[in-house]
Amino acid sequence: MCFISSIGQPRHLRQVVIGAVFLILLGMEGPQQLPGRLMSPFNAAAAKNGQDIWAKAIGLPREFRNKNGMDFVLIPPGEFVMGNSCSKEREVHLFWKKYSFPLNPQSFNREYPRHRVQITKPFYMSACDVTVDQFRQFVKSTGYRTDAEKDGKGGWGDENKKSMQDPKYSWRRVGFEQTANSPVVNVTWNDAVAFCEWLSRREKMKYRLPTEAEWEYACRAGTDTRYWCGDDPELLAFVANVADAAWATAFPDWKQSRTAIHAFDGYIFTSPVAAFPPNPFGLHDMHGNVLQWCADWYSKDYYGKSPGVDPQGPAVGTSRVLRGGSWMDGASIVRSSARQEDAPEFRNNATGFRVVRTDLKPTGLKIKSSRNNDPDEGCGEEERGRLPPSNGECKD
Ligand SMILES: [Ca+2]
Repeated sequence: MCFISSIGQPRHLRQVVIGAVFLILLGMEGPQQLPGRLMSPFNAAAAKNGQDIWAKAIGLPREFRNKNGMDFVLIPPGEFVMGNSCSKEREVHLFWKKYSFPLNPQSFNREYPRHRVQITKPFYMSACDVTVDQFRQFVKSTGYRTDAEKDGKGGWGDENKKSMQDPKYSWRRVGFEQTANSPVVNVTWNDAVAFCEWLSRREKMKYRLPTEAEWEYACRAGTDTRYWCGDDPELLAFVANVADAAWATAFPDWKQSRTAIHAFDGYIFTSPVAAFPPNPFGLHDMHGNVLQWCADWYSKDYYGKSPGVDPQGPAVGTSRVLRGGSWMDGASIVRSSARQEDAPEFRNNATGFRVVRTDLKPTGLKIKSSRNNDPDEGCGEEERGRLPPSNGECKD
């Protein structure tokens, strides 16, 4: 009686309403947060788990196939150490000891200083390089003519063990047999960007080339070794198409300029995409097969000044970044940290690309903060900054 009487008064009614609202809010989920970033190094199980957790959190599949028949895997946000984890001297020693190949220590300068990089947004990366068939759909749909077909110089081809540039070569003809499922080659950075723009229009999604940082983070997939499969170059034969023993026999003259591995990987020229096992993120051919264009301008000393969060490369430049090495590159060129570059008009029959999709917008959600993954706490400037080579970690 007394209770009924009390709540009949305006002051008590207000308290009851406030209390009810509070209880309702308690029953609801609090402000939603996304999972933390993956902190390298992490193992294959953690890579897969991170993909699953992030896919669930943002309500998108871990893998999907687009209308162009391209398979994609989700790459969760993370933090890793970009650049070479070995010293120049150690790299030179390894390739001399195993292959009697005299590398110039200065050729590694571009991979230092190694530095921490945060990739703050999830993205999809194509599991494979863009194939001949997928590129053909682009050409068929738009009538696009590649740089090699437009400028009168042509692409590069291999015939009778000789490599040459000729107008008869383009993505359609490369001097060796290409199947529909082979990676497209003889495409320039300009051609790759045109493909991304077409794909974005067609799918009504945002596709582009990966940044150099996204590429290395995705390639390493939590590893800090020379290759995602470990430190030993000979292990590449199990996971990649590189300059191998068969290649060295086919190109005895070229052998003098490249660190071909002793093992056989089964291919002299390109291999069909996904002929080799994927890395822990599900990405095939991150080492070898074809060089992959990245979005960034190239600068050899960029690592000394690049931002630690989502670096986009220099603002200007004359050449674009190429990563991963190719079927004609030896073990030193296909390393996770190795950086190549060439003009946006460059093309040859060992150069292709893969793409990323970046329109994943978990609106209203906030990335979970913690000591280790909040950019504003925990990781001091010294720790986030430029790091010396970790001589004790890499093996030869
Ligand atoms: Ca090979």
